[in-house]
Amino acid sequence: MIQRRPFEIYLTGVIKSNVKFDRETLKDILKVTVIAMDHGQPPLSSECSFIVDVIDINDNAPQFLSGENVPGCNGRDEGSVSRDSSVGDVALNIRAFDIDTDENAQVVYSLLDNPGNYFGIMTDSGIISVNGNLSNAVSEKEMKY
Ligand SMILES: [Ca+2]
Ligand SMILES: [Ca+2]
Repeated sequence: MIQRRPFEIYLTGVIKSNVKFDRETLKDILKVTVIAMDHGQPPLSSECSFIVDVIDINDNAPQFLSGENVPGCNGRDEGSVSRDSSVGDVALNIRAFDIDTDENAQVVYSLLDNPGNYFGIMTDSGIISVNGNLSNAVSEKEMKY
């Protein structure tokens, strides 16, 4: 397999990338060294090096984590809470992780579907707590989240 060199230099000194870089899969620092050589006899040359910083783009969506204490929210998992829970009791703490960086990786949580408004979620932590009197819940179905 022929592997393309990541950079190409033109006679004008312009350096262009030959490949598409992905910050998340990049394992090495991109250090580029350029040599300038004259046509004299003997030829003389000098070198300079620079580091290419691959800037992140928001190309990854947050992924919910699964685990014994952190049920994944993939549309199949369910949580349960006692009908006599008090307002403010923690029902579940969901977590999501984003492999981008900086603001592209900052995750905020909100409840998309919340029948009866029985639950609230902390936008920064994903902690879901009881928000209303569950004894007023009409059916078991409404208590699922
Ligand atoms: Ca990215
Ligand atoms: Ca992201």
